Amino acid sequence: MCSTCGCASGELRIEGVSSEHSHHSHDAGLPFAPRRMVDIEMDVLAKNNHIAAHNRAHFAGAAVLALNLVSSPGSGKTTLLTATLTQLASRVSCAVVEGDQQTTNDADRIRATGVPAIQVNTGKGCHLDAQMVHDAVHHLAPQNNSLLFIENVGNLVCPASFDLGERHKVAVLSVTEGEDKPLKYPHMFAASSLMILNKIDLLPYVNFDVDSCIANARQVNPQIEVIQLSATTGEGMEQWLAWLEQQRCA
Ligand SMILES: Nc1nc2c(ncn2[C@@H]2O[C@H](COP(=O)(O)OP(=O)(O)OP(=O)(O)O)[C@@H](O)[C@H]2O)c(=O)[nH]1
Ligand SMILES: [Mg+2]
Repeated sequence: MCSTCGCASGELRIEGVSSEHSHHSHDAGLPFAPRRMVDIEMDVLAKNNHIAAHNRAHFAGAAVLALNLVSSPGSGKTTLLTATLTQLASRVSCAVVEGDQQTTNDADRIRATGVPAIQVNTGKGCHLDAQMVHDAVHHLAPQNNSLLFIENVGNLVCPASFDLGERHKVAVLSVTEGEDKPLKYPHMFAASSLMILNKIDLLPYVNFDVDSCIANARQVNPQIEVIQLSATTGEGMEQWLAWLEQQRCA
C-alpha cells in the first residue's frame, strides 16, 4: 500500500492465496490494525473532499475550467500541454499547476510557452491533493473565464482517489504502455471523462491494439470519451482543442 496517502483499499487479493492468509501477511507489516487503516483513509479522503468542494465552488464562481490530467509517468502530459498552450494561449487565458515528486522541469517547460505555471513538489507523496491545488491556485490567481490545467503526479493509482475540485479528469495513455492498462488500473479510467490515447505516431512500431484498448476503457467506464492523438506530430490535436472548447462553453 501507499504509506504517504493511506489509500489502502482493504481489497488486497493475491492470486492463489486465500484472502485470510493474504491479509495476515499484509497486516504484519502495517503500523495500524486494518479497521484503523480504513478509518484513517476515510478521514484523509473526507478532508480532501471538503477542500475539493471549496476549490470547485471557487472555480465555478470565477468561470475557471479546471482539468486534472492523470497518467503514468511519461505518457506525454507535459508535451500535450505545451503543444496545447502554444495553440490556445493567444485566445484563452491559461494557467498550469504542475505536480511532480521533485524538480521544476515541467513548470519550466510550461513557462517557456509564456503561460504562468507553478510547480508543486510532493516529495514522497504520489498524488496532488486538494489543499496543494488550493495553495498553488492562490499564488497563480487564474483570471476569470480561464482554463486551469492541473498536471498530476505520474501515477495511475492514487490520483484517482483524490478530487482536486476539477471539472473533469483527463487520463492520458500512450500506445507504448499496453492496451490492458484500463483493466489493470480501472479506478483511474472510471474516474476520467476523457481518455487521450497519445503517441499514435508510434503505432507502426509497437504491438498495441487500439480497438481493444478503447473496449477495455469502456468496460470500466461506458461513458468515457476517447481522442487519439500525437502530441509531437500534432495529429488529432484539433479534436482535443474542440473538446476543450466544448467544455468551456458547457
Ligand atoms: N513519439 C512520441 N513521443 C512523445 C509524444 N508525447 C510525448 N512524447 C515523449 O514522451 C516522453 C515523456 O513526455 P512528457 O511530456 O515528459 O510526459 P509526462 O506525462 O509529462 O511525464 P511525467 O510528468 O514525468 O509523468 C518525452 O520524451 C516526450 O518527447 C508523442 O505523441 N509521440
Ligand atoms: Mg510531465
